[in-house]
Amino acid sequence: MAIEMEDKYGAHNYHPLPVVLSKGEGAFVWDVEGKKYFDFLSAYSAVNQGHCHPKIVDAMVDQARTLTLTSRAFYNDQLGSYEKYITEYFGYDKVLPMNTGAEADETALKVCRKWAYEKKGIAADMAKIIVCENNFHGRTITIVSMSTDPDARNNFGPFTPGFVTIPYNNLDALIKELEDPNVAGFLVEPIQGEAGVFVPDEGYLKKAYELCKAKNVLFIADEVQTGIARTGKLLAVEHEDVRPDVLILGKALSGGVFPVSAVLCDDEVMMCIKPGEHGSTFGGNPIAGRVAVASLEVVKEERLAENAERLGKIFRDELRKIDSDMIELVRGKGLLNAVIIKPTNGKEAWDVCVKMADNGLLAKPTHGHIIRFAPPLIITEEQLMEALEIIKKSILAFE
Ligand code: IF1
Repeated sequence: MAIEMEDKYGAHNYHPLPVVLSKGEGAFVWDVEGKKYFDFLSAYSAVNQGHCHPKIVDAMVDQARTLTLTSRAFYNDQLGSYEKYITEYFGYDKVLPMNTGAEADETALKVCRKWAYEKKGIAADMAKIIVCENNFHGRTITIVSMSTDPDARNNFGPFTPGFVTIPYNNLDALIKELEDPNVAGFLVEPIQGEAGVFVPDEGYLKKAYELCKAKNVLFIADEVQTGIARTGKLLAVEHEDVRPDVLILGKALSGGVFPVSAVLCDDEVMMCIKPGEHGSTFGGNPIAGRVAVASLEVVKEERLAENAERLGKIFRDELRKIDSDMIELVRGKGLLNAVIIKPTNGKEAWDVCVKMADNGLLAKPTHGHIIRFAPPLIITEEQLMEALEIIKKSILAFE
C-alpha cells in the first residue's frame, strides 16, 4: 500500500529496497509487518546516535512546544548558546548555521569566493575552486556542476563555472592546479562516501592541506558524511591532524531527527560575509540549536568515536575472514565501511542486499558492485557480531 502510494503520488527520484519501515530505535528499524532489521545504512550516516535517541528527541519536543522558528529577523534565546557550544566543540571562531548538507556546501562555496575577492584579491568572477573526481557534495545545480557523475549531471545544464576537477588522492594533480593564482579553495571529502568509501593514502589530507596553505588557498573539508564520529574520530580529518580552514557538517549533527547543517571557520574568512549577504529561513532555528547541542553531547557522553574506531576494526577483520569469491575487497575507517562484491553466478550487490534484508539487515549498494555498511555508532560488539553472522550467511547463500 505504502509502496503503491509512493509510486503513484511521489517523484521517482529514488529506487528503494522494497521494505516499508515504521519504527526505529537504536541500531534497529522495524517494518510495517513488525519485522526487525539491523540498520546498516543509518540514513546515510545521519543517525550515528541511533534511531530516535531519547535525549535528542526530548530536546526537539521540548523546544517545539516552546518556540520553533523566529527567522533571523530577530534574536532568540537558543541560537547564541548553540553557536558558542558548537564553535568551542570544534575549535573555530564562528559558525554559519544552515539546514541540509547541500546548503552547507553551497554556503562554503560562497564564503570561499567572498574571501577570494575581498581578502586574497582575486579579480572579480575569476575565483576557481578545485574539487575531486567522483565527489559527492549534494544535489543543487551548482553542486552537480562540480560532479563527474553523469547521472548527477545529465540534462541539468547549463552549469555553474569556476570549478576545476582533479583525481582524488593525487597530490601531483593538486600541485599542478594550485599553480593557478586564481584558485581560492580546495573542496574535498576526507573519505569519499558515495564513490564507495574511498579512503585516501595515509598523509594525503595532511599534504594537501600544506600545499593549499603554501598557496594561500582555503582547505574546505566536507564532513557531512564522515564527521560526527563516523570514522572513529570526531572528524575524519583528525586521523591526519588536519584543521580545515572551512569545515562543513550535516546529517548526524542532528542525530537524524531534524535537518541541521553548519559551516565553521575563523573570523578571517567568516567575517567576509556581511549582514544581508547570505541566509536561510530555517537556518539556526531554535529547534535546530537544541537538537544539535543534544546530538553533540551524546557523541561525547556515549564515546561514539572510540566505539566506531574499535568496532570498525573488528568489523573489517571479520568480513575479511568470510571465505567467498563474492568478496573482492573490504575497506573503510571506523564504522564507515564498504565491500566490493564480485558478481558471481549472476548474482551481484543488489541480490546480496535483498538477501540480507530477508535475513534482517538493511544495507544498500552504491554504484553497482559496492555495498556500504554504516550502522549507528551506538551499536554494541554483541550486536555487531550478530549482524556479521547475517552478512556472512547472506553472502555464503550464493556460493
Ligand atoms: C542522496 C551518501 C550520497 C554527502 C556529502 C553533502 C551531502 C551528502 C559528503 C548533501 C549527502 C546523501 C544524499 C543522499 C544519499 C547520500 C549520499 F554518500 F551519503 F550515501 F548521495 F552520496 N556532502 N549524502 O554525502 O547533504 O543535502 O543530502 O543533506 O542525495 O541520494 P544533504
